[in-house]
Amino acid sequence: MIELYTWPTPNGWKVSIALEEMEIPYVVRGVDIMAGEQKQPEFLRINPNGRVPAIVDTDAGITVFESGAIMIYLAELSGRFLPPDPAGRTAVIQWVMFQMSGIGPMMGQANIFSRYFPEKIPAAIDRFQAEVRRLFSVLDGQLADNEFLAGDYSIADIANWSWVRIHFWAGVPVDEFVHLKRWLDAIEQRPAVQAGVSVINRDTYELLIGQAGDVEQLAKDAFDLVQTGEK
Ligand SMILES: N[C@@H](CCC(=O)N[C@@H](CS)C(=O)NCC(=O)O)C(=O)O
Repeated sequence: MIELYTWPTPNGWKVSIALEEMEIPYVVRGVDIMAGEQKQPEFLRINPNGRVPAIVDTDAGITVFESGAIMIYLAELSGRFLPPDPAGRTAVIQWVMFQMSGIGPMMGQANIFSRYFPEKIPAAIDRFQAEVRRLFSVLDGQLADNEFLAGDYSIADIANWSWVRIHFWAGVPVDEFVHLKRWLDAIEQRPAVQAGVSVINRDTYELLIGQAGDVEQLAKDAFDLVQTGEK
């Protein structure tokens, strides 16, 4: 059995979507990051970095943190969404790493400087939003000639989609990126994706994509979270 330690966030959705797509049985263990549960000793024993998501494979006695590593672990466990041949596997992992090192951190900083910080620092907002726009253009270019990022639908699509889908929250519209929009919309239709973003609650997802909820309140709560995260 897989125990999934998570909370409704893009990094958490990557893993819940993957589990749903792979049809792997799992139980959800909520870690309320707004309440600081990710910093409690019980959770730090699972992830010393004090961040969600993390998994425990109770059958194998294996614990994994870092969402990219978790996705690769689950893909290998299920034999799905990561091809076994070296070329196909490398292509998928390359686009997972693109998300882990580019899309995630840059969108995260765009969120922090444009939404959470009470002081609005134009140079910082511009820097991170421009970098997000540039990364979106790279994805758009890849998707111009390819239905998915790396061959068939894979963990690379799940990883990038979970972040790019909240472009509203980062303040970077995707209207100019027609191929990226086509891909966003197609993946959104998948039942496993809808199930994955609804784990624990769907409210945060609706909020981060700009469809419902109190944007100002979430930004305030998230600012507190950023300060907690620094500890
Ligand atoms: N590189 C990590 C990032 C994990 C991460 O930043 N998680 C956020 C939620 S998306 C978190 O737990 N934040 C709580 C905090 O900052 O204390 C991964 O991909 O798993």
